[in-house]
Amino acid sequence: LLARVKDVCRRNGLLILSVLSVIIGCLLGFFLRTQHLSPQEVSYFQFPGELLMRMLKMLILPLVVSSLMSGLASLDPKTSSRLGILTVAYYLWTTFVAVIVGIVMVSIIHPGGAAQKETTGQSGKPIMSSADALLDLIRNMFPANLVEATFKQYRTKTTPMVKSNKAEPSEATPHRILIYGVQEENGSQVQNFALDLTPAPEVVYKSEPDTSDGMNVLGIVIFSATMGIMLGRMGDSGVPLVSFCQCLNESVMKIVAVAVWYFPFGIVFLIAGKILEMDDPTTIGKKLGFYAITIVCGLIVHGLLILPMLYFVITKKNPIIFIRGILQALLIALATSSSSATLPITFKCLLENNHIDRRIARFVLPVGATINMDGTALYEAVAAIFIAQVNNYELDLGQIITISITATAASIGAAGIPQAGLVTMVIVLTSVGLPTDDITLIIAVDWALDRFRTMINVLGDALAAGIIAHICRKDFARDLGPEGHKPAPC
Ligand code: DAS
Repeated sequence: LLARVKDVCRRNGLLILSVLSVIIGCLLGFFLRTQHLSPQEVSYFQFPGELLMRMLKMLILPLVVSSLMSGLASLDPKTSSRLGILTVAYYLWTTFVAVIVGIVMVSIIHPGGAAQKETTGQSGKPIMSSADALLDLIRNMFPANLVEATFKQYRTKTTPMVKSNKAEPSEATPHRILIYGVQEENGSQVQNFALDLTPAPEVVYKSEPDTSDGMNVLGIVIFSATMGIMLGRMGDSGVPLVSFCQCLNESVMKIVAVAVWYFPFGIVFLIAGKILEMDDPTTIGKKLGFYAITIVCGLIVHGLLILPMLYFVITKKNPIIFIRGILQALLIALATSSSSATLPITFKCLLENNHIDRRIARFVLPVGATINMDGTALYEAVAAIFIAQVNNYELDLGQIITISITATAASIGAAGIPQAGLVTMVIVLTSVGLPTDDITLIIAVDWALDRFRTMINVLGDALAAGIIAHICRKDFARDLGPEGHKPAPC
């Protein structure tokens, strides 16, 4: 029995540690809330969790660029175009299904009734029009400058700041920045707010916004995928760069294999630190309890019923075994609420536990982490209809269809970073004339629900890789080496 326990711990040690760290993080967070720590003590306490986030974000750029370029370059043009079309079509379809699930759930549970607003429909000045936001989405696909795209302030993180009364919401400008955070006047928190401001001298930050949140991965994915396809067509003259990318990819995965042992420690502080920051759970429960239940039910139906069933129907394999293989990635998604930051672990789980062909994973995962966000699409559709219900605003069939389309598009544009779905939700709200200021109604629970929708985003990407690998197995069979994977040349 001891030998068996030792074997289970050896094989699942990291996973067991990660599960324990989530539980310990929650318990520690709620305990420390009773200790009323000072903001300074909270920031010191959150430091190990911040290190975890930075370690993961540090790997995003080399991983996305190297995996897409080496993955696509190793495919012949016919296979890469077939793989690309199949992947994007699958992603669009499952995202749209997720939106429909969300619309059905929010119509059945009707959470808006519990949070009816006294004053109906404050039609606040739209933070950005849906046309502008959609143009932003397309604009982000073509970064004018890759270095700037990597570090451009796609959005600032929620940073305590003093809003100067002079700063007015700016007109539609290409490089707009959506800022939301805590407004403080006379030293006390007045309210959460969401504002669209281009950086104006009057806006004074209390602490430098973390621009690493702003990585425009969509632009980098488009560039890397295009480069990979072109490299594949260059034949021998492209081999040096392809080999470089394959070695870079391998080395990044080796860094991940070492860094993962820090993750359980970082997860404890990441989760506890977030719990320390959250608003009072009892006030949240009254207004947003049914809203949170609607979101969680929708995510469960889509992520744990529909997608696994789709996987089983197509591959005839047991989805539970597949999901078991990516549990570590799902836990990191829960802890970090960033599918891009989880990408290195998603790769590790799919290659080592689920034995997905690395050439499929190298394409499907980075693209999926950027444009395939079933959880986010479902969330944005539910949130928009919830806000309509709160404002006693009857949506007609045309508006419901508009919401389903714009929620799908907005999820494509959402970056794989914390609370990105909150930012692109503006597209959905303005498309049906809902007050975008009402985003502040759900900010209080967004940090928690973001973790669950990020888990479903990561789950959707991983199951997609399994399904697409099964569909394309014949295309790849001729190239597989004896060990089942074509070895990288380096
Ligand atoms: N946190 C985002 C992600 O990483 C999802 C979202 O904000 O909706 O997938």
